Amino acid sequence: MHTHTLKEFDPIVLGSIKKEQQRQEEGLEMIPSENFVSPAVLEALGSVLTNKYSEGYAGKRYYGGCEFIDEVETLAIERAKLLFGAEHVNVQPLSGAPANVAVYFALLQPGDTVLGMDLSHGGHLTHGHPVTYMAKIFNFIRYKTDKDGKIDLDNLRNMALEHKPKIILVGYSAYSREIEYEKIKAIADEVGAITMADIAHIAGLIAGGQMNNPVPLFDVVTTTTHKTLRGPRGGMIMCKEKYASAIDKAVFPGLQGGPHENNIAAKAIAFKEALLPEFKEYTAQIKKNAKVLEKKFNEFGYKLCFGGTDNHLLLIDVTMKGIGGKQAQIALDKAGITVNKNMIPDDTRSPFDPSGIRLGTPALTTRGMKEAEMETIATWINEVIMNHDNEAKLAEIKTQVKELTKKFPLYPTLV
Ligand code: DSN
Repeated sequence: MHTHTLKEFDPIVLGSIKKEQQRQEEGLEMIPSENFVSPAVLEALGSVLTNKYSEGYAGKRYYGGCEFIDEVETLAIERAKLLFGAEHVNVQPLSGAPANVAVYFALLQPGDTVLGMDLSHGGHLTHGHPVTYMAKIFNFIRYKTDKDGKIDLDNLRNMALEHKPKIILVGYSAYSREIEYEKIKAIADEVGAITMADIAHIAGLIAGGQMNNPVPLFDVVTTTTHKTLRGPRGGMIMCKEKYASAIDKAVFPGLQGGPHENNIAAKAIAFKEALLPEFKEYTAQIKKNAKVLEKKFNEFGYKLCFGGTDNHLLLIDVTMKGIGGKQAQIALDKAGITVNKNMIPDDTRSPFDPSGIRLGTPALTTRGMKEAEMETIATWINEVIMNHDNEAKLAEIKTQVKELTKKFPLYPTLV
């Protein structure tokens, strides 16, 4: 029997894990799609459930020995239904991109049209960007936001009337505003389209009651479980009963093999956490913290895309400070602040060096940081951008960042 521990057997991998843990502890994680899971979620991820094959669904598996796996998967489904008010839930998608692909294959024929948001206006690669294989199979038409940064509903309706999409898709990865699901649904009903929302970024805010919930209204809703929802890295599809069989068949056997049941157990735990009253407070604080950043960056004279934020993230045009998104990301990294460079609407620069940075508050809020810390952090970010070629200044801010993070420890020793 192989009984070695990581420490005994592979100090090299252990060393990398330790360094990454230290990076997370000592830095300010502001990539809006990242978060820190609880020790309970980490325990489930590292559990013996990883050993088990369980193709199929609870009560209808292709392998023996699935009685406890069925318990775990059923629990995850029931908790997700409760959390979002869903009729049907599939917790097997390995992540957000495979969840979206499964929905397309479940509900579309090759050549069918999907109306989704343009990537530079906050959409997602899997919403039909030409570099994806889905764009070779289905016909994606892209809508945009208007000059005020709102979803241009009149234009969306005109495009829907013109292109007769089979699916109208909302839900975004860099869009910072609320979504008016009723209005989108009315347009979809007018043209006979299926409504789909990808709530990966805002699922936690919805679960915590801080943003509109499309699940009771829309036909299909996809999400990841690792962003604001603060669970393990994974995906999930919620849908009306009418689409349940097609969705389940598309996930398995259509696209995936054995589900990752250690991960599904971790999802069940994260959903239990999200059902607690504390999660409401947590998600309310995410939004309050983002509002402080909005105020500070306005004061510092930055252009906030979409005019500001209603959720956990900000997309900031940094070019008026004489710097691009790539340079800003690199300088912030040197100061211990992690963000990502990001395209802004109709960006004229390249995706590798776009005009913007995208940043958010979910991970810092998990650490317990509040309005006062956000004021300080916004000031540091501005200082980094204004002094991006001053290595001494960046090192000085990094020292201050480290001091702050010590007051908000993340994990008891795990590795
Ligand atoms: N990579 C995710 C994000 O950062 O928003 C989306 O897939």
